Amino acid sequence: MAIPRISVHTKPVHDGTSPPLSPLRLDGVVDYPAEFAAQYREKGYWIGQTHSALLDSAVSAHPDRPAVVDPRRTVTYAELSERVQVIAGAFAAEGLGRGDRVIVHMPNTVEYVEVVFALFEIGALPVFALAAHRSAEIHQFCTAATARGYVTVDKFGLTSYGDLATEIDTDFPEVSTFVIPVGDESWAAGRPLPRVDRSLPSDVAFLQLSGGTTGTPKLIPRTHDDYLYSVRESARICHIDSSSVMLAVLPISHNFTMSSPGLLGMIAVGGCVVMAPDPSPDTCLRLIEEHAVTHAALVPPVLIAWLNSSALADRDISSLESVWVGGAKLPEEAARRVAPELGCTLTQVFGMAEGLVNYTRIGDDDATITTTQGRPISPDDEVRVVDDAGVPVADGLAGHLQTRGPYTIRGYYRAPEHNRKAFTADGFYATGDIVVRDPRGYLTVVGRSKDQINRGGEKIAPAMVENHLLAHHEIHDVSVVGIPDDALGERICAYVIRRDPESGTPTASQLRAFLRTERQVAAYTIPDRFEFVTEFPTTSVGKIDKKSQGS
Ligand code: AMP
Ligand code: DBH
Repeated sequence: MAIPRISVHTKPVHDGTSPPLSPLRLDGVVDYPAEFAAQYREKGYWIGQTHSALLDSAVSAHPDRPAVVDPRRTVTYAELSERVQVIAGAFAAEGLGRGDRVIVHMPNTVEYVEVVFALFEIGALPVFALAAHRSAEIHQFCTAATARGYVTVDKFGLTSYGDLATEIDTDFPEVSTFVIPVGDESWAAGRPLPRVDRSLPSDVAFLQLSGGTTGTPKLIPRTHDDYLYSVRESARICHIDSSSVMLAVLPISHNFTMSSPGLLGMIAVGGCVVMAPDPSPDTCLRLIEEHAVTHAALVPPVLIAWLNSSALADRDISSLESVWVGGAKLPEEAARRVAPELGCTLTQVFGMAEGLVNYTRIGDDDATITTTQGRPISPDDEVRVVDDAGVPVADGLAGHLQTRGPYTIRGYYRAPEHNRKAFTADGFYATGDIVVRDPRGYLTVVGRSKDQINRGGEKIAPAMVENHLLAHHEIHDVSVVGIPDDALGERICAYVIRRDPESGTPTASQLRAFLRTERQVAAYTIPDRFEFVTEFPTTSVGKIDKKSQGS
């Protein structure tokens, strides 16, 4: 089958009056070494396109096609672009501009896409918070990014975001806050900003979040050039085109839904994105039927919920061509059910916001599609599988995955100390994943060496949860681990040593309430289980043995 090529326009729409830009200099960003950057350009990976230029291409090729649909609004590419200029004007009027970091804390809506592209338009850097984040995480992001802006919605479903904006306004006087009434366009009106490029393709375009392994969030600086290379190739590998309709089921801010091939892949080909307000089978299967959805990106628990749903029998989902499944290991039994029960093909996606993304390919044999997590996007993705001493292991043997390439970062933002551990001296990212590579280069994820919990695709750093619990005055010590779970792959368990072992407090429900209301953390980081112990299991060297706790 011929692989569709994507036509790209890289020439910026420019009014010819503004002075040429010089590269954006942000302290705390580790650049690609010059010789690598030169090679990536020479090989045609980095083509000199910004995210704003990506949207321009879609607008000129498909002005009247629907770009984004949510339950309240639909916008065509031309309408999206017009709205982006108006909102960009509103942001610029507040003094936001090139290089400013702006926290985007919004659910899956048309407004989300408008806001993100408006930020690209003024050369500001979106920081992609998840809608599920709460006060604790948003405060951390504002600090870590030294944010100048915070954009959220008034309310969505049962969640109100407005109060958090007031808090941010008070706690961070330098941050401009925007609370958008969802579905009401009047919040940004007035003169549209003229369409001029305000960022260079080599600039950092945004800060993505890492699931992380530490007590403080790690921000991932991605350039326009490197990210859009991965997006265009993802679109090509997944055979999407302007007739494709993607259902955005997971949070749109997640790197997977954003770029593999995701929202941006759909924009690259002039396709349409339908925003799902929630991932339930009832909602999603209905939307697939209503909008003739062709593709959806799912984490394994959501796929399994769809497969097991009674709604499947009531809905016509014959438009579905392929589901992309990733974020956590997909059990083989579930993988085998996709073709017969959903009537579409499966593509496994093993990716990371730091860069490297692997896909099984359309046309691969069944065993490859159901048992591997695919192979890298690029011929220049360098993959090393090494033992504990850093020595490469033979194909077929398990080892630590390290990677370097044309869209994998060389360092986290402003994290020199952490970078010394997370990156090798020769610039490979130590992913913390344990994989087996086969002679064709396909990877199978078999474990993890990083201290992280993967709860159905949501990544939790135990250290972060431990820090919040240690703030409780009745807790002496705590250790947070992942425990196996049939539905989610893993769940969160906190082993707690009470200050007074005789007291019977705090209880599990008191601790849940403490995390939710006093610490104000995202719900998905709250332990599913609390175990009260008097000591932690230890290894022979006296460290807490997280492996034995998790089993
Ligand atoms: P992050 O670095 O927070 O973007 O999370 C990326 C991590 O998610 C990877 O390093 C893996 O640990 C995990 N992951 C993503 N996709 C898959 C997959 N298909 N199978 C297993 N683990 C995955
Ligand atoms: O889990 C991830 O972070 C992920 C999964 C699939 C990802 O970042 C991606 C594809 O790009």
